[in-house]
Amino acid sequence: FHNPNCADGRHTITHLFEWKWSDIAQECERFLGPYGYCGVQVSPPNENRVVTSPNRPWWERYQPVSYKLVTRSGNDQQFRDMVDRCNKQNIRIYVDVVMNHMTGSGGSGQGTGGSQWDGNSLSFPGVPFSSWDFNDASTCSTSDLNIHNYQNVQEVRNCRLVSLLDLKLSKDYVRTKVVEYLNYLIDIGVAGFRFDAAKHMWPADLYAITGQLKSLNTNYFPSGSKPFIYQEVIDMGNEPIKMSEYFGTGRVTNFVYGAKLSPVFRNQDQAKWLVNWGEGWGMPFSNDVIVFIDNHDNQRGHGAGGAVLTFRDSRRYKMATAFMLAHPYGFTRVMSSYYWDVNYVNGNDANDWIGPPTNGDMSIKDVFINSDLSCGNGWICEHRWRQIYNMVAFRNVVFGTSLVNWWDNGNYQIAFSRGNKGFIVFNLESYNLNTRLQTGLPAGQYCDVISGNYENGSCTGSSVTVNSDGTANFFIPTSAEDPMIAIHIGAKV
Ligand code: QV4
Ligand code: CA
Repeated sequence: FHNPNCADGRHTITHLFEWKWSDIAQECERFLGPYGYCGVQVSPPNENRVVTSPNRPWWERYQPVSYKLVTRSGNDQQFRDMVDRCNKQNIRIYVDVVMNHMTGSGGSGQGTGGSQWDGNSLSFPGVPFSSWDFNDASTCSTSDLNIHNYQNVQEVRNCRLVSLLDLKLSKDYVRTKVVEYLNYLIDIGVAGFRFDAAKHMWPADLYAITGQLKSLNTNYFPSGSKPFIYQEVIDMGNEPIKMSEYFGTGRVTNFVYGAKLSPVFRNQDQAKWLVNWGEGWGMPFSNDVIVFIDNHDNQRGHGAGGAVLTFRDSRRYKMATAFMLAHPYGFTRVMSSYYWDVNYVNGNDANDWIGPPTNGDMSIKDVFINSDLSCGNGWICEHRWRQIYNMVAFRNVVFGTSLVNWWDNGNYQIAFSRGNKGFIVFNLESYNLNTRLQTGLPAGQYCDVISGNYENGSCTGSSVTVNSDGTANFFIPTSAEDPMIAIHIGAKV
């Protein structure tokens, strides 16, 4: 479950948060395939609660009503079309699976696919699940059945996360329904899963469930391939539940990564300490994690909370993302957001619920593509920013090499090579960088893929000359649009 099942030479996924399936299919063909991405994390595809107060928040999709594939992103047929078209471009689809719970308690109605649900009697006929299928006072000991104390493991896993009705995954019937859903997705051709709220599920239950998963669809994958699984466990080191409990069933989301890297690129923690970034900072083994700067929760103060860099601080965000993509640690995910107006009230964003860009009928807006490759219609599309997509390609070129030729100025200027294939240098100082550095690269002229693109053998940005001894002169003024330079052997001019 640890292998992402990427097509050869591809090593990064992007989370196209709240995109429609039809737009993702087009994006695979027009951008993700050609630009070297491995795959896409998609929003939960299963039927969810329709929340109207507030009006259609993004988080309604984390309140399942059934496992039918009908949401604002599209229906079953559109989902299948996306998976097929993306796989044909060598782009994999990873599904966000919400199996810890169904809707919040209380309320009733019809889901996005028309199924009835009742959060008072715990009835979800679209699956079907009934009150027998949920944890209750016999398994959860808090008086309101909600989680209050994250130091109590039993409570975190058997009680309700923010009142979300907690499925009894210890029951064979419940497991069977979840396994049917996952195998249904596997047969369509998905490459793997994000397990939402994994901290709130027992590792033994996940072990039993993953043990019943089919191999991937052989129309797209070698026979016997297992789905890639990455589990959402927010482990900042201060709770009894640890990431390591989940390595038996796949990788884990490493939230420490963005939380500790962001302050460095905000000049709040010297960059020189990144010399032993990764396991050296007490993080798990590289092969047990997926890494990212921000995610859909913490970019709006949910989950592990704020303090991570996001698209709103774009210059620093690009540098942190470039560092992530240049560094060998972890399997990398690039966030791709939509815009919303923040409105801070007492330190919290009162608009943290706002859903994706919509039309008048609340259907999700198409992603519009501008001639300069950027997105319109309210979609941010960080994955289409030059400094980011060129580093996705950098990672593909240098993959498998080790980090060598580390250099720092003792403070906020750093540089390193990836074997003899790539080199990157950052200037986070308030003074210019003007230094001769060992790049480890063969002599020649290289395109700086941060300031420009490598197109048909020439460079639209600045170039770097590597001497026969592997050294090169670097000049990075503090005023540079992006105070960093990256070169690799795939972009030699
Ligand atoms: C509220 C109160 C409750 C109250 C209830 C009464 O908070 O105390 O009992 O009303 O009805 C939404 C609302 C939330 C509401 C809840 C139930 O925001 O206020 O409860 O619905 O109606 C997302 C959002 C949540 C949202 C949820 C379901 O972040 O705000 O809750 O979707 O719509 C921990 C977990 C981690 C989790 C993280 C957010 O360990 O697993 O919190 N992260 C994942 C997802 C995240 C998602 C969920 C889990 C739940 O990444 O996006 O929560 O599926 O750290
Ligand atoms: Ca649970």
